[in-house]
This record gives sequence, C-alpha cells and structure tokens, in this order.
Amino acid sequence: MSNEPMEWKPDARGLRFAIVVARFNRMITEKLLDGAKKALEEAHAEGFEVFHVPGAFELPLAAKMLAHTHAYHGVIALGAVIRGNTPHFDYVAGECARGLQQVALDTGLPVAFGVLTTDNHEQAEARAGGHHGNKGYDAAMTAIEMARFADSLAART
Ligand code: INI
Repeated sequence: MSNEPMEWKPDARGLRFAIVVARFNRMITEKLLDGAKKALEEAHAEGFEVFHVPGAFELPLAAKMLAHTHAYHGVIALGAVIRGNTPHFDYVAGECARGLQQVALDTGLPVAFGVLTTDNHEQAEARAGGHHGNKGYDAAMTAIEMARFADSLAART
C-alpha cells in the first residue's frame, strides 16, 4: 500500500463540454472562462460550447437545460458572487450551489461548480488567474475527471 497521492493526468479526448458562464461580474467571469478553455484545450477535449446567462442564480436552470440536450459529457458552470455587491449574497450563492448539485444528481451529468463566492473583489481576482490560481481551470479539470469516471462505469455495462 502506498501513501503517495493518486496521480491523475487529464485526458479529455472524445469528450464534449458545455461551459455556462454568468455575465454578472464579467471582469471576473471572463477570466474564469479563459481558465476553463485552457484546461479543456490542454486536455485535448473533442469540443466545447460556451453559453452565457445573466447571473449565478440562472446557472442551475441553464445547466439543467444543457443536460437535457444530451449533447455533452459534462457542464462547467462559472460565476462570481461577491458579498460586498449585494445584501442577498447568501440567497444567490446558496441557491446557485444547491441548484447545480441538484442538476448533477437529478440528471447524472457531471456539473462542475466553478462559481466564486467571496467577500470582496480582490479575493475574486486572486482566484480568477491571480495568486490563488484560476477556479475556472480547476472546474474544467473536475468536469473532465467526472466525465471520465462516468465513461469508465459505462464501459462496464
Ligand atoms: N449574480 C452574480 O452572478 N453575482 C453577484 O454577485 C450577484 N449579486 O451581487 O447580486 C448576482 N446577482 C444577480 C443574480 O444572479 C440574478 O441574475 C438576478 O437576481 C436575477 O435573477
């Protein structure tokens, strides 16, 4: 038995993804989108399409609609909910997270949560290509891994 961390090399060949991105806080979400595209390209995804919605609150419904097309192996949801921007931060962030998870569980399609929930703009910048990395990139990697997971189980049936 080894205590080494499990290595995982992303390989998205043959996989197609939908990226759905919120326009709210677009200066941040466009950077998350750049990160997600970079991850998919590096992993040689067969393809991806980008869709826009007004805000993070709309991401779950869009993800559900995309899941029902059966055109994708996974959905990558990108947004930025910043506490300082709104008194209803908890509703927008909470419903977005809950809704995306519900779509994944209800449809069986991997839905990656690439939605920043931060106290301020600086924290969001740091996670959108700044010194805390790019959570859009990370979300795309997660979508690839989960799509591969689904693929490996399908191969057993
Ligand atoms: N949407 C976001 O994506 N991020 C936010 O920070 C935000 N704030 O601050 O309110 C936000 N609000 C809009 C919301 O997502 C919906 O688009 C809107 O309520 C209409 O349904």
